Amino acid sequence: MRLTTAGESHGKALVAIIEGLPAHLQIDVEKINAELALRQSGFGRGGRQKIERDCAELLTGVRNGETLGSPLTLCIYNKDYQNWESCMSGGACDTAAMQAKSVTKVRPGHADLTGVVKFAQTDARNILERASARETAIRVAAGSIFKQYLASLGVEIGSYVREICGVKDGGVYAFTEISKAKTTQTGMIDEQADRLAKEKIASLKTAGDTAGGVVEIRVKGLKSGFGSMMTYAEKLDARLAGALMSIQAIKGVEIGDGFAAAQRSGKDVHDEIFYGENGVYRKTNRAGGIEGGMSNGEELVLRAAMKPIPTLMKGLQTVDFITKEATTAASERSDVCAVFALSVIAEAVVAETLANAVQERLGGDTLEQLQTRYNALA
Ligand code: EPS
Repeated sequence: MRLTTAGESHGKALVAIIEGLPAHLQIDVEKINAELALRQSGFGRGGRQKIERDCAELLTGVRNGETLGSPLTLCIYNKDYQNWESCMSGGACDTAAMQAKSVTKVRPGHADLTGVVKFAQTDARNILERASARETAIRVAAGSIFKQYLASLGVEIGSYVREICGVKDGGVYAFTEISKAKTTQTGMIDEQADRLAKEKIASLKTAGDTAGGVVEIRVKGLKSGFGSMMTYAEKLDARLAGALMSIQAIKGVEIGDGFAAAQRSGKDVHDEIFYGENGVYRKTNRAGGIEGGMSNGEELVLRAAMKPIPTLMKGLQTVDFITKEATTAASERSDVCAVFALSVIAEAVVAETLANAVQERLGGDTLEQLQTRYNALA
């Protein structure tokens, strides 16, 4: 399967095309919209989320609520476009409006500077509009379809926030407990951590500063053998890490115990194997459900680290790339913290990667063929 997204942050719409879905998958648009609403929420989001009410429209590939097997197109219209049409239209724009919205005081940590040099632009808006995390809205919509595909096989995905700007939720949670994270505004489960994280975000907002953090994504019900050690391109851990790193602002990914495993010796890291009445099993899951680039039947445990948002209301030192004068970075309306949103986005890209790995291995023109092949696996 293949997912392509398109769209600028303040352009008319965001669009996604998914190729290769099997026929007869029931698509629940309410589920897509519920994920979109979650992505828009969270403590520390900015003014843009008061304007948008993200809603997905299915343009192609579905009839009477069911996939046809043809390319499926999703669309989310940007409500804010009506305020930006004069300078974001694909046709002729208003010169004064374009100048008023032009960005030359490039933001450290953003795509602005490298982008204007690479694409020979005189306005960083031509870069930031696509670099913007607004694009994640359509990836979440597409991810919801991949989640529905996986759910039809009994595979579920959840996540929670473990850290926001140094405030940690150090709890150890069973899969059934992590859905609570979507009812707190930080995405943390522990009540004290949730409160401290809110205080931290509020104080950063007052200081004109921003926060990053860490989310943990868990996958339950994926059978063993997805991904392969035969070629590096097929390794499931490499593909998941690549997918998570492709989310705006992600700077680190861990699988299982990740970096902590490197600090311990082998006897305290590897998951010993036992045999019981239900066959082989492990008592621990430090590998995070992946060995040799293949799912091993245990829960997948993945973590992604997000850097603080690079648009600070109290702009950092920079240079105006046109005048070359020292100045402070542009400070557009933005979020203080979007780590809660990251948890929703990360689930979506993990779903996309896993659905692809499943479809590649098992194929199937129809959902029924796919389900039969999946159920036949040990
Ligand atoms: C973003 C800047 C802000 C964020 C945006 C990402 O947008 P605006 O400039 O319109 O206030 O709100 O995120 C979203 C719009 C979203 O839906 O997540 C950026 O520069 O990356």
